[in-house]
Amino acid sequence: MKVGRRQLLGWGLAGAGVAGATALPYLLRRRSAVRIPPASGAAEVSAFNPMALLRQFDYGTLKQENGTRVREFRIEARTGRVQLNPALSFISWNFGGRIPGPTLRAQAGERVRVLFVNHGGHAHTMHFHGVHSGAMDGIRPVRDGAATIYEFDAEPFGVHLYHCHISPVARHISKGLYGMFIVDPPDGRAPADEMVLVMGGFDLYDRGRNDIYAFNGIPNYYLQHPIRIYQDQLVRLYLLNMVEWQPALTFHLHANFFRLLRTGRTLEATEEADVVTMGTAERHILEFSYRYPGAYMFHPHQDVVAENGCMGQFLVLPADGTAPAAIDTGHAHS
Ligand SMILES: [Cu+2]
Repeated sequence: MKVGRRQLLGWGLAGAGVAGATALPYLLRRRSAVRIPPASGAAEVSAFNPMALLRQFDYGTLKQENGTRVREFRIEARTGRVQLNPALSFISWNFGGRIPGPTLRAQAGERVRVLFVNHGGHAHTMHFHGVHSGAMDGIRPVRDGAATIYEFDAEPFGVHLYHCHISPVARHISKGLYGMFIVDPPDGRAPADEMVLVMGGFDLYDRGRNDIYAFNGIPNYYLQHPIRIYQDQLVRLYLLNMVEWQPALTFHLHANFFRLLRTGRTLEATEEADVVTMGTAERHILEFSYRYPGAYMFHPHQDVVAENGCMGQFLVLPADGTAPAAIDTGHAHS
């Protein structure tokens, strides 16, 4: 679909896409019981802060159109320098100035409308996983400076993704053009400390292989700035593997077992594990809580991948609120 200038001015540029601005009432109600520690003073090492985007959901702008709930999002493709670590700067192609792109979130039964504006300097697209018509499949190039609208029903409920589908797709993805798309079930899920982790790889020298990896864009970020959670608090982790050039990775959680909801397509867990194998673009919900305070690593069990940036840790704070001073986080700076 071609988008006229008037149409863009009409609604797309009116400020859609503010994270959490129109959270579903049922989510607000249920989250009031969830305990989330204040974020640690994580230093900015890049254009975006992985600690902030960890728990950030973009609910877009909700509208009623002829009795249908329509959720409008505005996503811009850009080019931007990302400081992967103090020594390594990378020219990314990204959605919304961050890697991964915004975590788009809708409820089953709603209509989703995405205004995609390409200022990325190359032709890009947004290809969504989920059920929709061929016309909305996001494989037709949107040239630099142009825009388009993708519109489809939010179905089925579960954890999905979007990514650029311009060939060579592996290159466009590894430059940073991917993000998560969550469709909540009609009645939502139990209250939890919800967070998003996306595993990605960077091909620094255009050799068709990954040189460095990361959870949520910045290598080793959550190793150096552990994710604080509370003891006994249910954590719901939305997890996506976007690593190209490797057929599969695993995800391993230390000193615990998680309940697995494959592709988020069930309301209850179907199995328990401490390692799950994920092909590229595969995603799941993992639910768990930690019984004991302490620092616990998470990483792919392809240890070369883990040791090259795809490594993080949870810092589990005592439920009674006592200070975690005695907890040794090993690698942590904070
Ligand atoms: Cu692209």
